[in-house]
Amino acid sequence: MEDEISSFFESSPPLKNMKETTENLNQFIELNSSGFSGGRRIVCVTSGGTTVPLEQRCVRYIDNFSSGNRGAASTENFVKAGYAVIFLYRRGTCQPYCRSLPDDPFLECFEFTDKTNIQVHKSHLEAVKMAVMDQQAAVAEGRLLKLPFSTIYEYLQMLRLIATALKDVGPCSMFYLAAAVSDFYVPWESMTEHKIESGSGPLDIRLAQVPKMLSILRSNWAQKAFCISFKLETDSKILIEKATKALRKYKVHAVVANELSTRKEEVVVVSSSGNVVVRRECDKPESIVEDNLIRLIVDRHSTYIKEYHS
Ligand code: PAZ
Repeated sequence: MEDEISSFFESSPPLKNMKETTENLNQFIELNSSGFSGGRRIVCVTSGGTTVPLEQRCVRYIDNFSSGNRGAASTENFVKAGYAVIFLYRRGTCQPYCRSLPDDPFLECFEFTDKTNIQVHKSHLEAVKMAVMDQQAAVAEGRLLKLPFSTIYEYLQMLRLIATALKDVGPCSMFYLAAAVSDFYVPWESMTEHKIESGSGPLDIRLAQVPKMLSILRSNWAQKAFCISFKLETDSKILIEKATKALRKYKVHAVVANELSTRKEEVVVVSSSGNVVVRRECDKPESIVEDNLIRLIVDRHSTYIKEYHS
């Protein structure tokens, strides 16, 4: 397994802005773990789906479903709970504090009063005000660092970078892995450079299995961090069994199990202390499942930190 992981990274195209990302990351961690900020807990929230390019100069790719809603809503709740959040997200997916804005905020929220002045439409004023204020406050207080990815190569290299940078934060760090990560990919060296030509019949592509990075995250990159992974299934009959297997196999602290069609209504937190169903409060229209989920995860993290130090 370790050989597979090393060869995955060795053959990956290098990250474009590695130096700048590393600097921003180290600054963010230093600020939040120092006495100056009171030593905040730091969580890395991953969000959105990874792509698998089919060509090195990529025109076509395979995608993994995720709107990024879970990651964005969870990030807001972690910030509210006092955490600093490294938001590792797929470009173009849902962003923290933007969930109540329309899909195309620029075109739908704004209007011209005359040819030179633009203003927020009355109907969206409150939502835009809240989004701007909350996002600016989180960034200004140094509680939110956003790092984008698109491909499986970028995602895994950035996850490793973050885990390495968080090593010294130990049990006060957390990984909350809500991103939908590709299980199969085309190895870079066996990928064609230019756009695959059409017109010569069906296309045969052989996909290799993406090495299971969760094991190495737990056993090597971030041994002391609290680690929550997610399991998505479309068949509810196998969901809990699969989540329980993942809990044992990867030795994470909990697996959040969710079914595609009901993921916004309920999730099941599977852990060694039993399974807990977490629901949205149906009688409150504003309520989202992440309000109760993050409360539970934060509680579990507090217990983990206490037990770690005793
Ligand atoms: O991003 P979203 O809100 O549309 O969906 C969230 C989710 C279903 C992608 C997430 O809760 C999840 O289960 N992520 C892990 C997916 C997987 O098993 O690979």
